[in-house]
Amino acid sequence: MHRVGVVGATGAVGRELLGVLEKREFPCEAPLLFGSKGGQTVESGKWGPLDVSPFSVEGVSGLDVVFLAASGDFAKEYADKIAAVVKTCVVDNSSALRLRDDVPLVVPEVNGHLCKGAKLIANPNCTTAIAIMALAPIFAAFGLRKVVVSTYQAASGAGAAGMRELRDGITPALQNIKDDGCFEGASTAEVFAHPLPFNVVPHIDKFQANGYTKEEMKVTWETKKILGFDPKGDDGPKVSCTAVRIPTLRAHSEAITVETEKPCPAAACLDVLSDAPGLTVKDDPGDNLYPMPLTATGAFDVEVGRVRQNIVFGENGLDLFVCGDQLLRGAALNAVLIAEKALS
Ligand code: 11C
Repeated sequence: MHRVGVVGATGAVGRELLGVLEKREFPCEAPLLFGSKGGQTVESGKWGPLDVSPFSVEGVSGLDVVFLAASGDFAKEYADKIAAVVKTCVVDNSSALRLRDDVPLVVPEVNGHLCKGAKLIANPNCTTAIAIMALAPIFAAFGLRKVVVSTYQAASGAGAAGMRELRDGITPALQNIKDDGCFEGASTAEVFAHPLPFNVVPHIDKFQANGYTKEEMKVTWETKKILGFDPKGDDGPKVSCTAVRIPTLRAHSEAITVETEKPCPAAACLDVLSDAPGLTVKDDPGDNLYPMPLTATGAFDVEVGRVRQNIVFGENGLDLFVCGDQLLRGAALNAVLIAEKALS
């Protein structure tokens, strides 16, 4: 049985990690949990209540795998130190190490071979991880020249605090709605830049000098890196993203337009996506079947559908829609799949 540790165990991703380890029957003893402070307990199904200890490098020494569900600053300070004392690998969920040349950025169904022998492995941004499940098989079959992504991102991207702010904001917002649909009285926001209930907010992470947000640039850089290109280089597909927060709880949705190298009939693309691991095709418009956050929530697979020939790019263009659970494919599930590959 392997010995694993979870750092940041009391956060939204930390808790999901325990659930995924259990559901995937990951062969491990009760995980050791670490947080910024001790004295807390986290409920787990299989292992019962688990105590949370204050983190120390000595505390994780000799474990097989350590999952980091902590901040980027924590990863910058400790990831290399932890990697030096674990037996197999550290899987980091933050963005701190993703573009480092010596750290593979992995979605196991796409580039899982990079896990073997790597001491430090980065988990991608959730928006990237969900999109790449459909983009990678299209890239392999038809090549990719251009990718344009528009996102509809759930509150869980901002962690447990984001989900709480959305839930807590709904009743006060309802009380502010007049019969004509206009709002009276102000709603408040702390986690998000603006109140999320009954709103969409085209602002996730900090604005950059080029007008994009950091979240949007992560989709550009990370997509290129996972597909095997220099994240900031000119080779490979050009990727652009508009990232938008919407009032859903934990599944991100993304409208994706691609221009391919080779002609890509929509029917052929659907065949390719049907054969791809980790994806469930939901594409029967006549039966109102397409991906939705409501159905993708809690599921391991990313849903893909609305696949159609793009009328701007013609035979070399496709439009599609994906939905994936942000806390699972975008974080905990992907991390556990990485660990499985690293240990295999
Ligand atoms: C969000 N995608 O929805 C972000 C959260 O780079 O790991 C994940 C940020 C990251 O807000």
